[in-house]
Amino acid sequence: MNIRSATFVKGVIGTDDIFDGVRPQIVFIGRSNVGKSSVINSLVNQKNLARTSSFPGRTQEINVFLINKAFYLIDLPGYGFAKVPEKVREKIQKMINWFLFNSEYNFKKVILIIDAKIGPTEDDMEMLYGLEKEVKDIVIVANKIDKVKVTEYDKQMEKIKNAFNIHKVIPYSAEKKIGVGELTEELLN
Ligand SMILES: Nc1nc2c(ncn2[C@@H]2O[C@H](COP(=O)(O)OP(=O)(O)O)[C@@H](O)[C@H]2O)c(=O)[nH]1
Ligand SMILES: [Mg+2]
Repeated sequence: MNIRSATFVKGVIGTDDIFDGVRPQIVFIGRSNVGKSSVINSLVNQKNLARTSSFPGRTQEINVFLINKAFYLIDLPGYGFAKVPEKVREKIQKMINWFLFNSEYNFKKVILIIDAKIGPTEDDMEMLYGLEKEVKDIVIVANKIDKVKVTEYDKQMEKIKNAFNIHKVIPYSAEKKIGVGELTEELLN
């Protein structure tokens, strides 16, 4: 598959008809700052489709992008967020939990993005276990692989693969455009 077009549809904060439609939905989730927006931008080959962290105004919304006029990429706000005030953090966590675990929307696939250098965190594993109860198709993107030293690459990838066992792990760099082809193929697989 080639991504020929990508447009921002809307940012939503709750129930929306768009999620009840027939177009397949692929959800992107990950800790704040793992590079979720950057991964989406690298996939669609645009610099600013998904706004990166310098635009905090939109990070509290669920951003919906239409790809090839055929399917949606859904960019959820990040979890973890050490620097975010408690109140906002709770609100975001509530929204994520509602969307993923209580909304009964049907997702084709969930892309869980982690930081390749940091490796799987407790928050990441908690998210994985939650997702495993709800969706079958989970793909792990180990972003920022460019930050992993060549001498540590094999060991780090093995650690990540072991943590996520049955799920596919794609080594990725939004910055260096590593893994773009593989993730693109995975989207509608
Ligand atoms: N080295 C490196 N930095 C990255 C990569 N992807 C994202 N970043 C940086 O990580 C920071 C957070 O990125 P952003 O996409 O806003 O993360 P989000 O909060 O998960 O949406 C930014 O400073 C990016 O430039 C990558 O593949 N490699
Ligand atoms: Mg973001």
